[in-house]
Amino acid sequence: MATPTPTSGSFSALPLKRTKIVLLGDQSVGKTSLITRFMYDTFDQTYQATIGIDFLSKTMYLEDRTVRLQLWDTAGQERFRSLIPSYIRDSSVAIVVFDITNRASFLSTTKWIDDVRSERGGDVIIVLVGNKADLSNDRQVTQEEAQQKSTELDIIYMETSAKAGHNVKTLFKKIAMLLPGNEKEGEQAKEGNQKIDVTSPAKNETPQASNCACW
Ligand code: G3D
Ligand code: MG
Repeated sequence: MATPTPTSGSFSALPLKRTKIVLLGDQSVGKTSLITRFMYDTFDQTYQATIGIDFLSKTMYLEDRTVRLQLWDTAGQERFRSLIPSYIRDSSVAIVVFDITNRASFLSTTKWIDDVRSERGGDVIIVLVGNKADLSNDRQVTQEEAQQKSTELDIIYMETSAKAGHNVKTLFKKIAMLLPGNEKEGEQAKEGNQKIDVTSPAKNETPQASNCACW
């Protein structure tokens, strides 16, 4: 399997807390594309074709702390839902993605969110993401409807375009800022889903690609 070359050591001496983030959603909604955009700022089909069960890590430097995000893709797992709970089990964050031009994928998010809730209860940050915002002319789900669902479920809603790079950094910065500080290790995501205002674009991000086929 072709894997991206790490740009820096994966085993840093820094005692950084790793935050596991799992991307869920129907096939073809753009999960892998979102990861690719965030990690490499590209919309590259090569990675998408070759990724297996894997994760990629990236360190984000926020104003007051540094967080290491570990992004778990679920390539090919959409059809094997029985395997998904093991991905969710020790994740602090679940990004549930749908395609705004595909209503069925939006309806499916209910089941994906249920899966997360049944594994993690309230001890998880859930973000609903409407991807492919660049195709808004073909939209089958309004922003209002998705926002209303998110409000009802007490989760966050964002629209992104992995293709155009729209809102992808902001998505991950928002998640990073919602995480409790490193000094609160062990109490991760205890506060559940809170809303914060992140208006400034993400800055000080360092892509530290480490791709590990550990199992
Ligand atoms: P998945 O990992 O959820 O299965 P992918 O989804 O990331 O593999 O993306 C599925 C298809 O949607 C790909 O097209 C990809 O290029 C496209 N896609 C992903 N994100 C966006 C987006 O933001 N905008 C648009 N317009 N397309 C997007 P193919 O043609 O390879 O099936
Ligand atoms: Mg994929």
